[in-house]
Order: sequence, then structure tokens, then C-alpha cells
Amino acid sequence: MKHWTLFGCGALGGVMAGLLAQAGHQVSLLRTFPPQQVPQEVKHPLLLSWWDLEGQHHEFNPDFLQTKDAANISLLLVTTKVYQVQVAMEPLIGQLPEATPILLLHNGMGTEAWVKRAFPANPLLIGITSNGALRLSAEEFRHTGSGETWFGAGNAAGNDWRGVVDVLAQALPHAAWSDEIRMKQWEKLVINAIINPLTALSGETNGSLLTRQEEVEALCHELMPLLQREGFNLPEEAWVSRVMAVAAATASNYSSMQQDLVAGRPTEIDYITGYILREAQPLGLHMPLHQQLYDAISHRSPIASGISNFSI
Ligand code: KPL
Repeated sequence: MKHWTLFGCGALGGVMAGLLAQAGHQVSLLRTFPPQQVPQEVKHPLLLSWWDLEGQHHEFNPDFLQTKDAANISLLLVTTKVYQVQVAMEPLIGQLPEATPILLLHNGMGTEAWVKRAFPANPLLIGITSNGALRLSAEEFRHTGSGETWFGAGNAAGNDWRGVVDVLAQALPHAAWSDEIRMKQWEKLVINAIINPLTALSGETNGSLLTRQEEVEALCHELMPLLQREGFNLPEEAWVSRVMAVAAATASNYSSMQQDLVAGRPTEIDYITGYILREAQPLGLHMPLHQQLYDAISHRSPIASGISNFSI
């Protein structure tokens, strides 16, 4: 039994909070922005409702922590959107106990370096998950797909926290430690760079890509020189089959980017395709297909302005 403090209660955070509470853990939600900026739609006391994979309905009352309560945070699971990590965590600098592990769990890449600079002593764990989650309203969530969750060390101190993943495994469908978390992050990045923009632009489910394999192949092909430079020697067909396998496993889900675009929220494109393009640029690698997807999504998504977009 642990006391988890969740930071960011969007689709993924809401489902994670529900799963942890259901497994008997104490769950608090952290807010670091001033009370006058709490979105109108959030009522207090908060009753979170969620539906599990079998369609069973559950409810629980998490308590709220604020920046002034930071000393009481023993485990911090950050489930904000990737573009909210810095703005959300800034108020915790110098407040969060140095022994408190930070578990980062979001789509996309590019936040780790800042977290390491801002919280140099805290154990850092980097996670990825392929669980499907849907936010129905500020207080209602649905677990839409069983998936794997992996955590690995983001710094040397993070290694001492392997055991916490076993605790997570009591609550999540599949959670495990990986000594190759960088590889897992890139795998997820490639999957998100292909499935998310394609489905966001078509407005269709992930399963729609099962009949668009040629496009998936072309996008993977373009990524190969970068993946090789990053040190991954998997053959191109293996990347294609990973993407297609996730499209099949989550066939009836709408990708998170599709959900964000429909809801008029900012997307994670800058930390997915944008991250890839920024890595490729100094190496002189051109990715016209990924650039096209980046341009089309950025053109349609509102600019992320941090706090005002931060789900409780
Ligand atoms: O991570 C996802 C997302 O939607 O962001 C996938 C794995 C594509 C599932 O929808």
C-alpha cells in the first residue's frame, strides 16, 4: 500500500488514479497553480468516476494537495501532457523532498533533461504506457484498452526504485521494469509518430491503419537513418510490424492526438514528430513525410499555453 500523488488528471491520469485506488492505494491529486485558475468545470469535493475494461463503474474521492503540501509527497507520478510538464512542475522546485522519486509517464520525448536540471537529486523514473484511456469529462474516465507499462531509471538514483514498479503491477494490467527504457521510449515514439497524426488527420480509429500499411511503411522507411544513428539496429520490417501490431491491438481506440484535436486541445505533436525532426535536423536527415504530418497537425492544433490547459 502506497500513497501516490498524481500530477495531471487527464485521460491517462484519471484512469491511473482509478486503477491505483481500486487496488487499495491512497491517491492524491496535486495542483500547483493558484485556486483562481482551477477550471470552472472542476467541483469540490471531487468524486472521480471511471469505467474499467469490463465496463464496471467505480467511484472514489481523491484528496487534493497543493504546492505548500509538497513535503508530504512520497511518490510523484506525473501524468500531465508532455507540454505541461515544465510549467506544472516549476512551482515544486526547492519544495519537493529530494528523496521523493519522480515517475514521468507521457507520450513524446524531450522533458527529461529539464526535470534532471530542475530536480537533480530526486530519483527519476521514465515510463511509457500503451494503455488506452478516454476522458469523458473533468471527473469521468474510461479505461479503453489494456496495454503494457514500462518504467526504467532516468538517473542513477532511479535504479534504487525498481521495486515501486512491482507495486504498480498490482494495479495496472501489465507494469514492469526495463533496463532498456530508452529503446522502449523510441519504440513508443515511432508508434505515436505514425498512428497519432495519421488517425488525428483522418478522424478515424487506430484500426483504420490496418488498410493503410503502405503509408506506415513509407513513414518507417523515412525514420530508418535516424533510428540507426540513435543506435537501434532493428530491421525496417520489425518497426513496421510493431506499428501495425499496436494499430491492431488498439483497433477500436481513437488515438490521444485524435481525441485532442476533436476536443480543441493542444496536441503533443511538438514532442513526438517535432522531437524527431529536431533530432534529425543536425544530422542532415530529411523527413518530408513526417514534416508534412507535423505541418498539418500544427496547423490544426491550438498552441499549448501551459497552465490554462492543465487538467486538474
Ligand atoms: O499511445 C497511443 C496514443 O493514442 O497516444 C496509442 C498507443 C497509439 C494508442 O491509441
